[in-house]
Amino acid sequence: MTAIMGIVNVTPDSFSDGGRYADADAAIAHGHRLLSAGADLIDVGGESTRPGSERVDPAAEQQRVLPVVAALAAAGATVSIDTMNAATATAAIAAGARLVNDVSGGLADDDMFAAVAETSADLAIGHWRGHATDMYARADYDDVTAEVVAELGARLDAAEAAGIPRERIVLDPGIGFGKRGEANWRVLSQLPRLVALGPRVLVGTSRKRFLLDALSADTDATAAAAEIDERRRDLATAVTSVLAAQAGVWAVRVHDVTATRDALRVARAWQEGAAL
Ligand code: PMM
Repeated sequence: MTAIMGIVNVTPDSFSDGGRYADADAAIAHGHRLLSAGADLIDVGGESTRPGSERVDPAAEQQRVLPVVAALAAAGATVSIDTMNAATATAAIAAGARLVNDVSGGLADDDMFAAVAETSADLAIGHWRGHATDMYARADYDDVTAEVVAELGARLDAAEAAGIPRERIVLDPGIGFGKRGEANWRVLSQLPRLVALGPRVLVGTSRKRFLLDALSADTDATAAAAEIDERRRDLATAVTSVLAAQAGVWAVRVHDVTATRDALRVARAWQEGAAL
């Protein structure tokens, strides 16, 4: 069955604006809630990658994420570290992370592949064309799926050349990263082309802005953004999770683990002709 990666963003805008320990405690408690809801792994991140976000200093990033990674790993969870910084990846692996989730696919930090190669951790490589401050500057495509597959294939080759075996590599089409609304739907509709490359595939659609295209087809787009609440975005995410599972992905990265777990179970019962 498709794995569920639950999201724990330890960023000031995601959790209470209290002190560092309050943030860590809230994040750890959230991670435990996601595990109880059925998450197979927990993705801990300390740098927001939303369009327009500024970079976070690696030392500040590590202060945010390391206590959370350590606590969840010590409790037996499979922890993933969402970072573009090699130093943060190394420190998080030492704290117990088993997967490095680099949305930049090693492009933001030249040391990333070598840092992961030295360890036994897995590496998720995202399709990426630039930082959040200017991610739409290079968002023009002739054939977005072909370009995503080719560019990820090149990063896969580079990661293997740096000493990370293919079995430890996961590919992610980078939904919302340097792709405007429609381009995301096109890539998703052609996911089997990415799955066909061979390595495991991870997809993150959760609560992303492009979902509004589908949810607001008959409403003014800017008005819709305010109207379409989290509950509706989570339902849309659960549907995309089922469709991604049917396209053969290894895992989906989501905020609302319960909704996606329920949707995957219902889809499986339909496919098997029995509620297993
Ligand atoms: N999206 C975000 C952050 N990290 N990691 C992977 N592998 N794939 C994604 O699509 C992805 C990611 C941005 O979403 P958030 O701000 O809601 O966490």
